[in-house]
Amino acid sequence: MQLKRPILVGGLGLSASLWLLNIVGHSPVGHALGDSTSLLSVVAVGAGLWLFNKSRGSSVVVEPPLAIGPVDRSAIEGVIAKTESIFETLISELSEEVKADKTQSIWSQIEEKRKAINHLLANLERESLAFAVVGNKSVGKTTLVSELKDSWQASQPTVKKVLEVSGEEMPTAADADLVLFMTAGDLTQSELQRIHALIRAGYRLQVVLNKQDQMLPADRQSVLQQIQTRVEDLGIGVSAIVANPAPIKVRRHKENGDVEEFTEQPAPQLAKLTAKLDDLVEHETQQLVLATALRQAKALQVEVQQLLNTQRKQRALPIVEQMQWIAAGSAFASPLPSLDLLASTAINSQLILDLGKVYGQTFSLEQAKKAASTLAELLVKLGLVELSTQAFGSLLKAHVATYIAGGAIQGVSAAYLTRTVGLSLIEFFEEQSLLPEKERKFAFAEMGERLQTLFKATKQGMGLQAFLQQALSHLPIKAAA
Ligand SMILES: Nc1nc2c(ncn2[C@@H]2O[C@H](COP(=O)(O)OP(=O)(O)OP(=O)(O)O)[C@@H](O)[C@H]2O)c(=O)[nH]1
Ligand SMILES: [Mg+2]
Repeated sequence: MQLKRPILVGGLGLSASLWLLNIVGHSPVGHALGDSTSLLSVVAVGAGLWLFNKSRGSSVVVEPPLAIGPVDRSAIEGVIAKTESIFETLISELSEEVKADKTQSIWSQIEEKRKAINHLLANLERESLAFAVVGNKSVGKTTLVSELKDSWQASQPTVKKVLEVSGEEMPTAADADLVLFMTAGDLTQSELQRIHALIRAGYRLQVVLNKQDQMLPADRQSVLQQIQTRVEDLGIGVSAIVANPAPIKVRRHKENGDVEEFTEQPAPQLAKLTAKLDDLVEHETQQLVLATALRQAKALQVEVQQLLNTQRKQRALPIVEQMQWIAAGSAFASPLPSLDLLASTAINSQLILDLGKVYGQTFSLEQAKKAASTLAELLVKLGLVELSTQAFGSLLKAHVATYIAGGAIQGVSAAYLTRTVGLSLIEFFEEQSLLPEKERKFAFAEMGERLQTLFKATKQGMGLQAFLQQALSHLPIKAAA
């Protein structure tokens, strides 16, 4: 690697710069820094630019539109084509060694996903259907399932399964070409939210209003209409039923003047629902099947993206490691009494550029710097700088020899914070990769919660003491007992 003149302005001494270059030069991934966006140029540009960046784009969260339109094959083929291109990226990013060795587990994972795609394509003409019944507790799901089995399913032999899905679980694609969403009254806010979630996940729904026998005759129609107005925009129909009417008391006056009392069990009233289901089975089977295939295709795309993310993480983690020790070194050597935010912004800019590259996101230097100062600002605001300095300060008191090496606290803290930022960025890039391209937004200012969570998680995961030991071994301190 061709070293440029150390241009670490902003307070780093010559020895520190040299030491820093030493680390970069000898690091296994050091060459990655040798290109135009090298660490040093970032540091150089970043120097003096330490300003809290107050101008944050106010990001409006746009809900994706609810998918209510018909599904056609081309939508499914589009998702599969996208998945194929993720496969290509995945394979192209494999190391030469893994590429050549077909016994590596990644190849069997790829094979498995490819089989699933072929299976999906082979099933686009499927005629059998599966229904799921969902809804709040005690709305009558079990009752409806058994009624349908007893009195209806035989008339529609292509309906192979009618399954109850209890609790808040999502039905799985295998169970549900159609979701019967049951309720025993007007829809509550949480029921509506669940309906929205199902629609957004691509399920076809029919709302079933049960227990009509418990409503006053005058209310039945108005409740039904209420529900209809709530869901008609989503293209969802509503069927009112009585799955298991309560027994009614009957009094009969006999001729001799006695009154006879007995209970009668009225028959269930499912006709409105079964008529609707018959209609769907007869006219919409293909649509229901395609909707399921589209969900399955999207799920496969996510799984393949996750395979890619796992591979990328293997390349991302060493970059974080390297940067954390660079941060340690520069903060250690800094004559400034507090953590050298200037250098850490430069280091975080480089992290954003390098990790972005691993995750297929290109940022300009300007963007990276802006994002890095946003992150630095967050670290300060959330008190994480303070917290880590204190935590390592008290741990280091036990190490008398290193404690007197003044910069140790800053060095170790800087490493720890850099690690937190790096892991947060990895998580962030992974999450973005799972969103459709047009919904990706690199809102670094929204990473606060993630930073906090990972800050704590790293602390619990590897333990501060262990981290301290590792960090000290990367600092130019003579062996401390
Ligand atoms: N009055 C009346 N009661 C009903 C009706 N349908 C079901 N029930 C009763 O409501 C109670 C709950 O019915 P289930 O079918 O077990 O309801 P569920 O949704 O499966 O309940 P969980 O699985 O516990 O969530 C039972 O006592 C049913 O007999 C109905 O139309 N009218
Ligand atoms: Mg049940």
